[in-house]
Amino acid sequence: MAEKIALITGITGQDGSYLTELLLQKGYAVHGIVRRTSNLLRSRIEHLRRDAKIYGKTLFLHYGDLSDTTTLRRIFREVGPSELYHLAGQSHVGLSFEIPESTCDEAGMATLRLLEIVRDQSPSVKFYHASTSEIFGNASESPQTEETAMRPTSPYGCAKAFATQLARVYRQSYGMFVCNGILYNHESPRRGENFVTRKVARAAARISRGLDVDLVLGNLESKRDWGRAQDYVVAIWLMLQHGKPDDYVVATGEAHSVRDFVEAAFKVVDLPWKKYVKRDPAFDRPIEPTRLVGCADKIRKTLAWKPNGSFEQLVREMVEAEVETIEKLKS
Ligand code: NAP
Ligand code: F7E
Repeated sequence: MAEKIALITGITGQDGSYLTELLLQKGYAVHGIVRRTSNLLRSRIEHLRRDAKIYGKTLFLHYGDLSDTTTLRRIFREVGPSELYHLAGQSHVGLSFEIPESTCDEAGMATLRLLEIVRDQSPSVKFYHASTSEIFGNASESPQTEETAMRPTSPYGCAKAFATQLARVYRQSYGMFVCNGILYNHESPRRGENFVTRKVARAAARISRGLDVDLVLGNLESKRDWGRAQDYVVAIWLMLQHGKPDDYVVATGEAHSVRDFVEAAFKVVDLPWKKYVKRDPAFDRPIEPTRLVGCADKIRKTLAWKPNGSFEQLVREMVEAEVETIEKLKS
């Protein structure tokens, strides 16, 4: 019988899938909440679900939706987790301007629902909330720390700011073990295809193999602090292992532009990017956050966490993974 039981919302997402692998390696029983979809294939965790030594033994999936409080409550009671990792929700900032209400319900209100379930049923459970650099938006200082004022610039950022502050209120008011991981952009070959890094890596690989002819992007001058998802889930786990609940910025401290990412990606496949990249303002957002760079001193000092690898290595890893996928499909 596994000693530690984790419940993960958003297990099928980029972070959920890497976190599941990490927790299984550490001997946890992992329970994930999945929503009903018309396609049963859950690509990022399919390898685990097909592994008879894992699925049904140490990994379990439960149907649920963030909007369905009754089911969330039932799953929580039946699973009896020692750690709850709340990662689920619509996570695309640009899309949050198009679907603000559902984004705010998932990124904001659903966190309140889960906090209430934990408060009622098992206040000692360790609760991780997936906060984000987007809470800083038009940041008042750079780099940002855990103390920087929240000034979000998107519906997504507003909902996450609400949930981040609620998590603090539940920690302070009820003594609950709740941590906000204020994570900056983190990427991997499992990143959703409509986020800029995956879109660029995929296009560079496909153009190099003659499968696409161009890449259409929005704002190339936009800058982000990009790290590796595989490292960031370690930070998430470490937060819940510490003696005291707290908030932590998780970042590399380096900013790069979308243009830098494009240049580095096309370099991996040895192509001149300017020949293939087109600009379409349709991909621009009504407003962009500014100066988003994180200061990860607190997590470095308190939990001995630091990011691994360089920006160029991240880009290479993502482009090479796309090339490998194309080659596999061909053979
Ligand atoms: P992701 O790949 O978009 O995954 C989101 C997950 O949430 C998926 O498993 C998705 O299920 C699930 N989900 C969405 N709506 C749901 C609903 N109504 N009910 C149940 N499940 C639902 O996101 P990620 O990159 O792994 O990020 C994880 C969390 O960290 C998110 O909350 C995100 O906002 C936050 N965050 C991410 C970053 C980053 O750079 N990646 C940075 C800061 C914060 P389906 O598979 O069915 O769609
Ligand atoms: O955009 C610009 C775009 O969508 C990055 C989420 O995980 O990180 C992520 O949010 C930048 C923006 O990520 C395209 O305007 C240009 O300036 O990859 P993205 P994001 O908006 O930073 C934060 C921390 C989260 O919390 C979120 O959940 O790239 N950009 N051209 C483009 N972006 C996209 N998606 N597509 C383009 O064609």
